[in-house]
Amino acid sequence: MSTRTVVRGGLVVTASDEIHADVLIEDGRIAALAATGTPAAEAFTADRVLDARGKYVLPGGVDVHTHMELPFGGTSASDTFETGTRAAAWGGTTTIVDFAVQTKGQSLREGLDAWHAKAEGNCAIDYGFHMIVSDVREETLKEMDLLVEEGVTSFKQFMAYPGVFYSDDGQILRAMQRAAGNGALVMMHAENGIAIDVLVEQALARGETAPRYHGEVRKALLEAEATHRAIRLAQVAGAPLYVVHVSAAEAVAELTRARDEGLPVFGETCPQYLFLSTDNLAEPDFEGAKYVCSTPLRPREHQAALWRGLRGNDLQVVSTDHCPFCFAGQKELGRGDFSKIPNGLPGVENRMDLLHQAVLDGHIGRRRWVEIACATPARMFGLYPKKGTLAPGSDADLVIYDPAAEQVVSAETHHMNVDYSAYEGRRLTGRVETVLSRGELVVNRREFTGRKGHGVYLPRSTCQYLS
Ligand code: DUC
Ligand code: ZN
Ligand code: ZN
Ligand code: ZN
Repeated sequence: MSTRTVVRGGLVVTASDEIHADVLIEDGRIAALAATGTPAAEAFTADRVLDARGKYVLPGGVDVHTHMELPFGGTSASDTFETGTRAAAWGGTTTIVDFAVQTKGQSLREGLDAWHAKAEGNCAIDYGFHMIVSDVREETLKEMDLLVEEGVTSFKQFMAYPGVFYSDDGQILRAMQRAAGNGALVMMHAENGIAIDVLVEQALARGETAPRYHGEVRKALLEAEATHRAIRLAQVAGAPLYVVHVSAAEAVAELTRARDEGLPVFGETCPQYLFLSTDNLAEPDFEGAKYVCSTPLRPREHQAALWRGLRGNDLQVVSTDHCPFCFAGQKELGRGDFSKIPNGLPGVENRMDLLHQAVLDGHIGRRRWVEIACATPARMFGLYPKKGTLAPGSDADLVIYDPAAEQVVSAETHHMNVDYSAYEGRRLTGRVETVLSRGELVVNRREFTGRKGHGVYLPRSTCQYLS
């Protein structure tokens, strides 16, 4: 049965436009937009009218970097696809692209099937997969072509984590060459893991076991060095490159240089690098463990370079790298040895709000907010204009956002399945009020009305950002 919804009177904000408009939704898609108060808008008739006066109407957020249920460091990320996608919806995100994992010895197919099994029937919002490649063999390279054809069009490689996800330069080059041929986008975790492991061992031998040493051994220079190497390997292979979770000013400089040379090189950063710092990692009583992620948080001075990168488009995307571990029982595995703290921060619920605060604080403009959080991630990973914008034909993934509502972020009120918030006590202006996914109300005036299993798998086209 066809339901028609009209969202009336809001300020529709997309990456390109801001217009007071009414939005007509039919059969789960945007049917039409018309300037509020005009005869065209008055002619919209519907079974359901949502009042958006005084609010923004945004495309649903697209978070292209999450790790629901990721096995890591002897434990597993605490959000399932069910709890994590529900929390995402609460935070105004209506699409995630999560990472399926190939472990060493496995085929890509086995890894991908395992992630489909975790997600299928459990998600409140739509989802796609990137594939983590940790075992580059001839077979793996052939499988990459097959995966691209079925909508897994991006592959993450690691220059970090020797013995686990790590690929050496030759393996990276081979995968990049394959990507150059099949249109896939290689995503790189750019940190020199071989050098970092030496520094970890030396730090522990000196008795430096507290969480803050995680930040000291994972040096900005080793992120910059790996970023540089990844860029040049991609250049040699003739492939585009997307560097994930950029945190160091020196790494941004490498991206800037490559882009000034005209190379198709892209970068993502995450809210934790924009809003948190090594001050958090240094919190006493092992509290710093809450902030252990890789790449690590950096000294506050790096933040200006990240904001500049986002404004100047040397960084194109803000995703969360949502990878939550509870403090109790999970982060605590690293008491007495920072290298045993599972790496990752919760954040899938907080991204849209933190970036709205950045608009208020003058770091970015309002349309740029929508661009880095919705439109560009959708384009970068082949989901546009189905996702990431509000145009006739787009999925009706839509957020009614109250730019004046005040909130205090807290683990007591968030919906992620984790016992702390990385932003505990932070006051933010702006809050998600209502969320639609393909025309269905998932959050209705701060009440969850979605359901597990509503979210569907999204096969993706290849990167649409190059053209
Ligand atoms: N970094 C994290 O912080 N967690 C999971 C994997 C990664 O690269
Ligand atoms: Zn990573
Ligand atoms: Zn990640
Ligand atoms: Zn504006």
